[in-house]
Amino acid sequence: MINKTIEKALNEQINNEIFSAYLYLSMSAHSTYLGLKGFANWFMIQYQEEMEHAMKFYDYINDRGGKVILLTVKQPEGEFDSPLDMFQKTLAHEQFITKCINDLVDLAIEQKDHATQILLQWFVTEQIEEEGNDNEIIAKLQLIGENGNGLLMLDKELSTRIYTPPTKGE
Ligand code: OFO
Repeated sequence: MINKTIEKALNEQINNEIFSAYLYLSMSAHSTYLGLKGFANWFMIQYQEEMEHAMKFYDYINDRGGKVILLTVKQPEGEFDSPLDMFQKTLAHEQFITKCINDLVDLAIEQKDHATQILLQWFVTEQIEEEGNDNEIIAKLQLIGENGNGLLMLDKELSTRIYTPPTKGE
């Protein structure tokens, strides 16, 4: 059985993850509007991955006999100055999520909840990858600057990202 303090914190994290999904779906729509299909593909996959993250917490609360409570999801930003602006905002958001995950780990340690600590280890590792991917794309966008050909080449590269559904237990 999960304790109420952990249950409440994990329900808030479901909301953070669904907001992440919503933000990246908004960025995907904005990219499509700009004609950048590769960027749209990258953000759409990011949206799918964030929904998976939300569902990991959802399943975990249920598995531990807790109660999932879905909270209001705030409206994401819909206008962005440039592809670089989208990725800088993505990185800033992921840094916020990393802080949320670290705070949850601290809480699970404080509450002596070992099972939740194990669940959260997956997210600690995932956040390293998420921030790393964003940093890499930001570096490329900074090199590209105002070069339209460079942007189209990166768009082509981002179009190759493929969504891999999680296998059971992942
Ligand atoms: Fe983008 O990461 Fe979820 O947790």
